[in-house]
Amino acid sequence: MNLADLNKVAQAMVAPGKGILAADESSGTIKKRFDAISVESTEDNRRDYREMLFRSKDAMTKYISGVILYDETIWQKAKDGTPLVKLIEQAGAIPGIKVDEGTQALPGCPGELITVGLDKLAERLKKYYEQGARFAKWRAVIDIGQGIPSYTAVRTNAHALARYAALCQAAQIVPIVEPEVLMDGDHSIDRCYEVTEFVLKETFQELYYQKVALEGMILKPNMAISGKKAKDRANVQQVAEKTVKLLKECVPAAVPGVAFLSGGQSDEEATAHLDAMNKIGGLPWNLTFSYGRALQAAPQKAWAGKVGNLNAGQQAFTHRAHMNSLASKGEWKADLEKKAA
Ligand code: 5MM
Repeated sequence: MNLADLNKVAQAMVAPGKGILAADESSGTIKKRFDAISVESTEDNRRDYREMLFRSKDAMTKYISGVILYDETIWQKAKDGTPLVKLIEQAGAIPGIKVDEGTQALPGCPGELITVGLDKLAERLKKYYEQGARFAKWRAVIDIGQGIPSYTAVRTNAHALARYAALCQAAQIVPIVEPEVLMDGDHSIDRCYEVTEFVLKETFQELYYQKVALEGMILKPNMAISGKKAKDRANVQQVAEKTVKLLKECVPAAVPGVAFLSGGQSDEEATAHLDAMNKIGGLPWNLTFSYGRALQAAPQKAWAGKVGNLNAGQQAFTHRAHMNSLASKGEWKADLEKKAA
């Protein structure tokens, strides 16, 4: 492992004013997204949609540091035969790859999940590196509910995340470590804080046990936020203050950056929260975005599967990428959304 090179890539992924596009929807998830805009989820449609995003010149060159791809996409070519990975590189962004293989029921823990995909991961990473991937992603899913999460679910997922991260670094690939505490449910922001604190502390303990170099990884956490169905949901300032406090309690300063997931927040909420955190400032890590839905909901709606809407789709994507870029520097204002509408 060459840690200096891993650190260089990690720093570039969270470079000031830039963030990550999570375009790694698995086949089931992209089908759900396409169903919502009445587009059939064929290989060509998935390619055309993602090609539209990667050819959004302003967004990709100014605001996006890297793109997380799904296995199908990393091998795909654009309509003119250019590999999609090349389009990303030509824009000056870094290609990355989702390497987990989804979740399965965790034995002995009703309602809880374990992320799988460690078998043969070392071999797969080698091939992804040859194909151009310089970072990877693995997502653990932790649900909050009656009596959950269990200690077993938190520990086994932390162990798998650390095992993945160690294998990535051995393959000269920067691991994005994503332990997602879901915002489904009616729990309070304090309950989310408590669970996320437990999850992050266990995750960093496992990263230490498995000798993962913190300088060569990126953390992709959820924010401390009320459940979607909670009454009296916490406001923007409360989310920002509690998330910053949570990170300070749990994330070592050696980690180069924190790139949040959006987790089902609205586009503008996700931007406002990131902005408010960066306005607090004085943090040891760069705080940016690694959004899927909060970057893609608008372009998906604008595109709707029609060639004639390519420009509109690219404009919608560029706008969200721009707003989040400003938020990653604490320079976003709600007015900027209205002006664009
Ligand atoms: C883009 O969605 C990713 C893949 O999800 P599936 O494996 O379930 O298809 C997802 O891991 C995503 O990268 C993160 O959850 C962040 O996306 P959001 O939409 O939460 O910002």
